Amino acid sequence: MVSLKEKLFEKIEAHRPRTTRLLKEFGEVKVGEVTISQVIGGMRSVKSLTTDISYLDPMEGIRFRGFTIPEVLEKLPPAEGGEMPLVEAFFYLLLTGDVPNKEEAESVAKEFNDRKMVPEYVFDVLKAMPKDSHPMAMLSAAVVSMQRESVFVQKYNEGIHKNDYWDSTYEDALNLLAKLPQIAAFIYRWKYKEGDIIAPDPHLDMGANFAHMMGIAKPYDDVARMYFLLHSDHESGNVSAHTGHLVASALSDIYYANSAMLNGLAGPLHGLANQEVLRWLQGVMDQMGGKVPTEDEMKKFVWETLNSGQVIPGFGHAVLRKTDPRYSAQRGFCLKHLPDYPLFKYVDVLYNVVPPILVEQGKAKNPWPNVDAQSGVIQWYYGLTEYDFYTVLFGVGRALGVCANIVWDRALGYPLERPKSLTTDMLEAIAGIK
Ligand code: CMX
Repeated sequence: MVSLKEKLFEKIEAHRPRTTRLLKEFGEVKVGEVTISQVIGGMRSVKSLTTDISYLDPMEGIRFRGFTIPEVLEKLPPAEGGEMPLVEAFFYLLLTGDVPNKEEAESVAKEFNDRKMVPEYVFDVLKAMPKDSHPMAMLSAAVVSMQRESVFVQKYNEGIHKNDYWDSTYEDALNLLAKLPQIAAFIYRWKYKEGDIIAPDPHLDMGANFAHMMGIAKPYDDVARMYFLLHSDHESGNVSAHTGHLVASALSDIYYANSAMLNGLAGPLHGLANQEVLRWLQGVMDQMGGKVPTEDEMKKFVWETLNSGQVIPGFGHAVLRKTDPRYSAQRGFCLKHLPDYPLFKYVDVLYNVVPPILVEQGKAKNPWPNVDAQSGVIQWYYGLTEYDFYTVLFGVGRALGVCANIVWDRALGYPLERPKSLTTDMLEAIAGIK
C-alpha cells in the first residue's frame, strides 16, 4: 500500500506542470473585472484565489474534491460501528483527491494516532488563562503556543529547497490536526466540567476519541465525525480559510496560520454564528416559557431582532443563494435521531418564517439558512449546552481544510499574497466624479 505522503507526492508531481503552464503560457489571460462596489464591499465574487480542494457553487453548495456532501458520506469508508466516515479518510480525500479504501483510511487514522500526544506546556498555557476566556481565544492560544514544534521552521532554517517546503508542512499539518481534538476537549472539560479531564484512548479514531474525551456517549462519535467533515472547507475566500492561506503565504508555519484562521472564525458573522443561533433561540425560549412558538409568534421575534438593527444568525451567505447543503445534511441527521426534540422544532419553524421575512425586508441577498442554523441544536441535544464552545468544533473541522490547502500552497509554490489598495480619491477619479 502506498502511504498518504507518497500518494500526495505523486499528485503534487502530476499537478505542478499544470500550474507552471498556466503561469508561463497564459498568465496574461483575463479572468474577470473588478468593480468599485467589489473594491469597497469586501471583494465579493472577485476571482482571485486558486484551490482544488473544494468549490462552492452558489446554487448547488459545496463540493469537496468534486463530490457533494451526500456523495462524500456515501463513498468514504465508514468508521467501525458508525454511520459516518472516518475523519481521517476524509482528510485523505481532501489532500489527494482520491477516495481511500478501508486499509488506506485506517493507515491515516493510525498515523494521526501516532502523532496525537499534546505537549504538557499547552495545557499549562490553557490553565494560565482566565477561566472566562472565550474557548476560541483558548484554542487559538494553544495552537500558537505549539509553534516551537514546527518542522517546517526547522527545515527552513537548515536551508531546504523551495520545492521541498510541502514535505515539512505536511508533517506540521498532521502533527497539528492529530492534537486538535484533545486540545478542544481539554478546553471544554477544563472550563465547564471542573477540570475533570478524560485521557485520550490510543485505539480510537479522531471522532470516537473526541467523543470519549468530551465524555459524551454514542452516537456523539458520529456527530463529531459529521461536524469535522461538514465544517472542513468552503473554498478559499471565506474569512477563516482565506486568513489561513494569507498568513501561510508569508511562509509563516501551520501553527501561526491556523491560530490566525481561528481568530477569523471567531467573529459573529462567520463561525461564531453557531453560538449566536443558540443564544438567540434561548432568548426566544425564555420568552415563550419553553413552548414551541407558532409561526406568527416566531415572526414577531424575527422582526424585533431585525428592527433593532441586528442580523438573524444562521441565515444568509456571502456566496450561497440557496439552503446550505451543510444545513440539510445536519437536518437529515436531526430527522433521524431527534425528530421530536423541541429545539429542533424551533429551528424548523425558523426555516419557514425567516426566509420570507428577509425577502420582505429586501436587504439580504440570500434569505436561506447556512450551516450554523442547525448545528447547535444537535450539540444541545447530546448535552453540550455550553454554546460558547460550539465554534471550537467548527475550528477543529476547519483546520482540516486549511491544513490541506496550505500543504498544496507550498507544493505549488503559491507566492506571498499582496493585493493592491486604492485611495477614495482614486476611486472617485475612476468613477469620473473628481
Ligand atoms: N439577517 C439580517 N440581515 C442580513 C442577514 C441576516 N441573516 N444576512 C444579510 N443581511 C443584511 C446584511 O447585514 C446587509 O445589510 P446592510 O446593507 O445594512 O449592510 C445586507 O443584508 C446585504 O448583505 P448580503 O450581501 O446579503 O450578505 P453579506 O455577503 O454581506 O454577508 C453574512 C453574509 C453571512 C455575513 C450575512 O448573511 C449575515 O450577517 N448572516 C448572519 C450571520 C451568520 O449566520 N453568519 C454565518 C455565515 C456562515 C459561516 O461563515 O459560518
